[in-house]
Amino acid sequence: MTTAPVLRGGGRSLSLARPRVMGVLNITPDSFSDGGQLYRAGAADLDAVLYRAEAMVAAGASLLDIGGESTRPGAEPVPEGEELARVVPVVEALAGRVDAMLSIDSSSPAVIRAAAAAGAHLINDVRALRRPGALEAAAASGLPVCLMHMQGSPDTMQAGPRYGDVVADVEAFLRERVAVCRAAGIDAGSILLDPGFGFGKTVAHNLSLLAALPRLAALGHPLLVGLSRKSLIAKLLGRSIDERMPASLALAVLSAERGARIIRAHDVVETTDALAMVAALAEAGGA
Ligand code: PT1
Repeated sequence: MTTAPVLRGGGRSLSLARPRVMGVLNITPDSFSDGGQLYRAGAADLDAVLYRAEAMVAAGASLLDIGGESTRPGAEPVPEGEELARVVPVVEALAGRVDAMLSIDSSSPAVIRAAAAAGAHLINDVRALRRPGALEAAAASGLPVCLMHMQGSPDTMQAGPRYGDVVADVEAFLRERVAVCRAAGIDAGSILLDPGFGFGKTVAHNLSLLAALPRLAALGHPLLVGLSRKSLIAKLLGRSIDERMPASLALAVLSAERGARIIRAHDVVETTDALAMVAALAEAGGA
């Protein structure tokens, strides 16, 4: 019998025996889906953030992903000082206060260091620790990391993405980043992997990767996936942002059935219920 993975970091642990929800907390003026609701006059609105965070945890989120830089297609980079000012006060306000693992969605070594010092439990980097100094900062924090695949950078990644074989290319990239992290002293058990849906991928690329999640899970690291409200739903169905929840739930269930352990989602109540059905069937021996 294989033992279920457990995510440990910053003094917290989380069993991944059943799929978990990671709620999205965007501290940006320009988030693609929730347009700056937690941000006012150049800084996080901490009352609004705490309220939203507690609501997400009450609704079933086991992790909260705190981000100060939008990485949706076309997004412009954010200066490091600005990103620090957006997210560090949020980590400080939530650490020890909400019953969830706090994930910091950043590629910046200074943000990684400051967030770890402020009480974050997980480093989620859409650039897989490739920015100079990020790998060292993550390793020194002792926190677990999520390594994501992206082709190009957010400002231009959707301009004609190309692969030889998208699944093989993403798998090779993730294997290489795992090896680099292991060599830097990060434990194998502290590494999550993410194929990076929507990051330099056409609809066909995204669907190939969704179908191939079992192959990526076989790399031996828990998979985190983010498909919630993404534009592939618009491309398939013509839905606007606020009409994408039903398809997002279907994608969450399809991902969990294919082995994803953490689902990054905006609609926490609904995603938690959907994943509870996956877990119920699995526990009954049905999957
Ligand atoms: C993700 C993710 C993330 N996504 C991880 N972190 C975003 N680990 C931010 C679109 O096509 O999937 N995994 N952090 C948000 N990024 C996008 C990308 C938002 C594409 C929207 C799209 O609409």
